[in-house]
Amino acid sequence: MHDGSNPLLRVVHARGSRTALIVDERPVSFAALDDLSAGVAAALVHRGVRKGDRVALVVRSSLDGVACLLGGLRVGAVVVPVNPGYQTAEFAHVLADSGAALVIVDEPCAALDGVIAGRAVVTSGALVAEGAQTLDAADAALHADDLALLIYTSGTTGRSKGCAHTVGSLAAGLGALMDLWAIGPDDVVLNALPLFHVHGLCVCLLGALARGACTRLVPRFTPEAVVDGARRGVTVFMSVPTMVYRLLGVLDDDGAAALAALRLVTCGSAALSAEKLRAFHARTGLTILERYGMSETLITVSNPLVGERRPGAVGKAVPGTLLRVLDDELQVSSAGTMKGYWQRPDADAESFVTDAEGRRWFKTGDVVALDDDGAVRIVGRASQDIMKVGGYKLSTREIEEQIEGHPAVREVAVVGLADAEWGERVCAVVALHPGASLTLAELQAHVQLAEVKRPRALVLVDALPRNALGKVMKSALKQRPG
Ligand code: MLC
Ligand code: AMP
Repeated sequence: MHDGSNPLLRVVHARGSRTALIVDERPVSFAALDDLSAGVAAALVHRGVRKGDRVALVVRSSLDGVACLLGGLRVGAVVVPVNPGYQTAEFAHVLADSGAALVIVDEPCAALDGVIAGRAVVTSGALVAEGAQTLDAADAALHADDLALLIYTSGTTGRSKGCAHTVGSLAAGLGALMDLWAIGPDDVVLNALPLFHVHGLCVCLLGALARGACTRLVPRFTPEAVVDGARRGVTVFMSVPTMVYRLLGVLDDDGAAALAALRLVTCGSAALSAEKLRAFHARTGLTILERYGMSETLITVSNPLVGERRPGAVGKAVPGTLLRVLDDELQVSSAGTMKGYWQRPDADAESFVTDAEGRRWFKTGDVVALDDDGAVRIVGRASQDIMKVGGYKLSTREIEEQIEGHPAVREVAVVGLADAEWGERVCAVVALHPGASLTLAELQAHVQLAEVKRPRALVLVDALPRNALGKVMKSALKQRPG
């Protein structure tokens, strides 16, 4: 691959004086980011990290966190972003599965204490400080096929799987999308998304950096931060539906006028209500551009930058992506698709099919309908064992396994109930042992998982409805959980 460096970092390496990042109102130039990440790269090498080693990155949005991400990519480490809000069991799985030898954290974290045995832990700040002492060139020679990121995503089983993205899959997938949306050096992109999933980390951060756009990094989404960003020159806001709904809930006329100055608001990771899209347009004059993607494939379907953005539809294939629909399920074939699931040939065999021409297709599990002109509408998911809350993908199985461990519980099914703000809400339908009792508060205290996975509703039943084969009928429960 050309000069052997990561193509996504070429603009950073060009060391321009323009602003690459704004964090806490502090501008950081591309040259400064290049220095910071070169320092981290040198510090990583000094700590024994070699190309192909997995490095877990457990950080919230911060300059040090971004420097560590880029430093890791520079040395050819396989960066494993992890939600800092995870609890011990979730950390244990990702660290063991990825085999990460080094864990980078913002600050010491109690939930990690029990699972870091045998692993080195360093704070992002310490790594940046170590790097400032060295600055030797430490970049690895990279090839398109080299792994760059392992992004863990929930599946129908309780255990999440690592989507292994390569230097090439990221460059191809993000490049096509940034071209489609015309992201360039004149843009200031507001990033209020978490930096441990594809949306915030890849699309919004790496995509914008690669195009020389400036990123305004917001540590935590609030409607006020978005309006404030718009007043301070933001041109593009990438959102999940819950953010749009919250914005709409509090937007006054001044705020709406500020947002009207944006050139582009995109939305994805979960279905955006067509009614709210229209409401947002009525308030701001902006038609949100909805797009669709997955951790496995990056963003494959998008409404257009120029032309009709159709409410309720996610648009057409991003250039370079092929789409087909088999048995109502969307399949995609694209250079932006991951190499495979990390050390899971069984999951690869289930998820990929190769056609007669040798083309590899990824089975998304999303049920779709096509408009007459081919625009895609996401109708639902093939499996009831996956849900989306605020754009986070959850495995109902993972939550059920925890609830099954409660002594009062005889059987449980977790279902996603429709929720106007979050898209879906975690609901536990539980049959208790004779004479036992359970409250929602007790159940919430028992579930030791990230906050977003804790049940928000508890429905007690005598027995779960099952079909003739003994399988719990989750669709029936979703209609009427009681
Ligand atoms: C969670 N909470 C709920 C709830 N679910 N409260 C009420 N009802 C529910 N159903 C509460 C928790 O109790 C907790 O409260 C808080 O929400 C924790 O969640 P959070 O997500 O941190 O909340 P918040 O700070 O309010 O942020 C909302 C949000 C955030 C929408 C900004 O959820 C977010 O950033 N979502 C984006 C996820 C994402 O990036 N997905 C992309 C995946 S990639 P407390 O007490 O902690 O406040 C992908 C591919 C693609 O999907 O196509 O992009
Ligand atoms: P994740 O594994 O977190 O990357 O989530 C990917 C899933 O999010 C997809 O398989 C879809 O189910 C869902 N998704 C992403 N974008 C959209 C969208 N615009 N509309 C509906 N669902 C979406």
